[in-house]
Amino acid sequence: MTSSDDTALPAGAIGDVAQIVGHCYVGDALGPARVAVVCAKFNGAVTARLLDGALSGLKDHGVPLEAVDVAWVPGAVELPLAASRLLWTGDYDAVIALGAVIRGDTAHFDFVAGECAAGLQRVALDTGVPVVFGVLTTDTIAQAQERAGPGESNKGYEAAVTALEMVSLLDLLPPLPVDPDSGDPADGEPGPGEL
Ligand code: INI
Repeated sequence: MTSSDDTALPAGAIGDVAQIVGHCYVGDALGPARVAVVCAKFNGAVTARLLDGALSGLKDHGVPLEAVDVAWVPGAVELPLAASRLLWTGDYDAVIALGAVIRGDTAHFDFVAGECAAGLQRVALDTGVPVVFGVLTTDTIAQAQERAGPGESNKGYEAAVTALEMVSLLDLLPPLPVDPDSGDPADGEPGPGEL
């Protein structure tokens, strides 16, 4: 997700901070990386275009599409469980979740969008692996279509760039302490791929 022109990080800000602090960690959006995409079929005319954008973003940043796996789910509510299952295999460095929740007139929107967002964040924090929120939450179909258009402003494309940047950042950040006997993180909980 990029900022608007008015609120974007000023050029040089990261370099300026790096001059005066101890460590300054910043990832770069460059593959290779093992990425899975989970994509909702609900509002599929929109989500298919988000998927096109995500695949373009991955390809443009050094991830061959043969290395990308895609899982389709019925709707946005199902995205967290599919993301969780994929990540606990230990086979992926990131998951990109794509969906479109369009408000219309009903309060259902708040439940679908809220549970989807909370669930995806929980999966990321439980696994320690990036789960990128490429789910549109809009008032109208037109707004959703606008955010799923061609080019780099497609929110799927942006989600792909975010996923690669987070994979790179997590590679740079200090590793978790590991229990020398079990090889698990020192919190006693097995990590993804270690069940
Ligand atoms: N799922 C979506 O992905 N987008 C929506 O806008 C939506 N609306 O409006 O209801 C939606 N509902 C389905 C939901 O995600 C589940 O698939 C369903 O509730 C079964 O669990």
